[in-house]
Amino acid sequence: LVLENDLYNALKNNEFTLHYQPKISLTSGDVIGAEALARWQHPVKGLIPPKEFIPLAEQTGLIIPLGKWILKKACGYAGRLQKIENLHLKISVNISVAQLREPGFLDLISDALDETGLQPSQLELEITESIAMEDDEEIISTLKKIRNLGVCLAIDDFGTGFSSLTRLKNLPITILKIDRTFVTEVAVNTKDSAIIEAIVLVAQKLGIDVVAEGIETKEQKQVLSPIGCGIGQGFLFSRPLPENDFLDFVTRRT
Ligand code: G
Ligand code: G
Ligand code: NA
Ligand code: MN
Repeated sequence: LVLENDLYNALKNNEFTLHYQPKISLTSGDVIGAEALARWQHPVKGLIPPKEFIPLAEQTGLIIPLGKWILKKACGYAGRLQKIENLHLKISVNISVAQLREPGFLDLISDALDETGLQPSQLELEITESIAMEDDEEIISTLKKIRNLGVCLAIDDFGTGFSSLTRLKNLPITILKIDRTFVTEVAVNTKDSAIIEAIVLVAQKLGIDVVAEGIETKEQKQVLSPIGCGIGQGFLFSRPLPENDFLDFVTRRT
């Protein structure tokens, strides 16, 4: 059981870390970016996954300082890959709704970009479909301001929530991440491939890129690519990796 106090101390003691899962161009096979995923390296319990501490961080408000640390850390890593390794990648960071409501959030993004030398288009914020579909003027306005900075906006786990196509029309979304429940059976279930194909067609017309998450097999990849799904992420390519392993992965593939 994770307690609020543990979480507070973990932040103070620098026990959080980020793993990076590669995003792959399904047409060229190149690594085009990575999703930063938070982990808690607990001194006694070992590596704790985000599902066990992000919800508590959200309930307690600790997601604000933790989210700030995550954004800066992820941008810092991408900035170093660029400066030291000459790798121009896009870094994706998951964002909670409380962060979008925080008045300092736009300044935080600007600072993170300035400090690391990343172009705004090299940063992508992943928000859940439920946030994106919330009918909240403040959130919508913040998303528009983020997009006006040049930062990319992705809807995560797309297709599982109550998607409104109107919202898709009115929000400045640049990427749809198709939820892995559609990807799992895409090679054997024609309903899933039909749904993905339809999402891709709508997205293309709106100028939105599509990422398939949770690709685990060659067969899945071979169905997704001709449908027009341009980018893939999943265990077929790589699990989320610590910094050094991620760099090894990219270096081996290029
Ligand atoms: O890495 P893993 O598959 O265990 O991630 C599980 C969930 O935790 C994912 O839904 C992911 O969006 C969420 N998550 C991971 N890292 C972060 C983070 O830095 N911030 C937020 N808000 N959610 C995260
Ligand atoms: O909610 P979100 O999409 O951010 O969740 C990302 C999570 O999905 C990560 O915790 C990661 O470990 C997990 N994940 C990434 N690729 C795969 C995959 O190919 N299969 C499965 N089952 N999980 C994956
Ligand atoms: Na995500
Ligand atoms: Mn997702």
